[in-house]
Amino acid sequence: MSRLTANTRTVVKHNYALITEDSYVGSVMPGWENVDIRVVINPDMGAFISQHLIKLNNKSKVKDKTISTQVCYYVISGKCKFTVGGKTEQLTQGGYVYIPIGQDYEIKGQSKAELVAFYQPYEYLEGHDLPKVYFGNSNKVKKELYLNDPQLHMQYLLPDNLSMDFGVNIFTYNTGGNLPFVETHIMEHGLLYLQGEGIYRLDNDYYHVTKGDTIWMAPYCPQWFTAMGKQDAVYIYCKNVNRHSIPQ
Ligand code: UGY
Ligand code: MN
Repeated sequence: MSRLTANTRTVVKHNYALITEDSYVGSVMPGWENVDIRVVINPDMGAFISQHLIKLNNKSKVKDKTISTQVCYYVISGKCKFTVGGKTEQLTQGGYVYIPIGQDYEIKGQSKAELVAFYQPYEYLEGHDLPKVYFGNSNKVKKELYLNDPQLHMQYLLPDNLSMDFGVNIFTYNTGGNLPFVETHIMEHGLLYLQGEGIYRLDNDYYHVTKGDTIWMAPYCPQWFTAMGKQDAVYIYCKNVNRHSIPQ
C-alpha cells in the first residue's frame, strides 16, 4: 500500500513534542554494539531530560557508565541481563533498573527486546546520601488510585525519599478516565505510550495518541488526557521531584 511520505503525526514545539514511530532515525552510541537506538527526547530540543527507545537482540552488548546523569531502564518486551554494582539480574517484560550516578554497567541481549530509558542529571541534596541501584518489576508494584478517582491508577516504580530527585511512574486509565483538570506544573515529563489510545492536550493543542508514541512536556506545559477505545490506556513517564527550592 502506498503512503503519502510527506505526512507524519510528529510535532516538535518549544514546550512539548509528540514523536511517532514513522519519523524515527537511529543513533550510534560508543560502547553500544548491535543495538538499535532512537533518541526521542534530548537537551538539543530544549529538554533537561533524555529518553531513548532501545531494541536489543541476542548479539547486543553494552558497556557504559553513568557520570552525572542517572537513568532508569524499563523492559517493554523480551529479555536481557543487566550487571550494575556487581549484581546481575535478568529482566523480562515489566522489569526495570534504576542506576544512580557514578556507576559502571553492562547490558546483554538474550532475545529480541524493547526497552525505554529515562535519563535525568542528578541534583545533590545536602545531608542526604546518593540513591542506590534499584531493580524492580512493575507487575509487582501496587496500583494506587490517583486523586481518589476509581478510573485512574498510578504505580510509583522508584523509591520515594529525599535522596531521589527523579520519579518513574506507570499511569493506567480505564476507558473514559481522564485527568480531572489541566495540569500546569514545574515538573518536566518524558512519556511513552505502552497500551491503548486517547486524546492528549499539550499546551492549547489536542492530539490522538496511541501505543509507541513519545511525548515530551516542558515545565509548565499545560497537559490533560482522556482515555478512549476498548482497552485501558497505559503510559510510563518520568518526572523531576523533591528539588523545587527557592533559587539561591
Ligand atoms: O504526575 C503527573 O504530573 C501526571 N499526572 N502527569 C501526566 O500524566 N501528564
Ligand atoms: Mn503532569
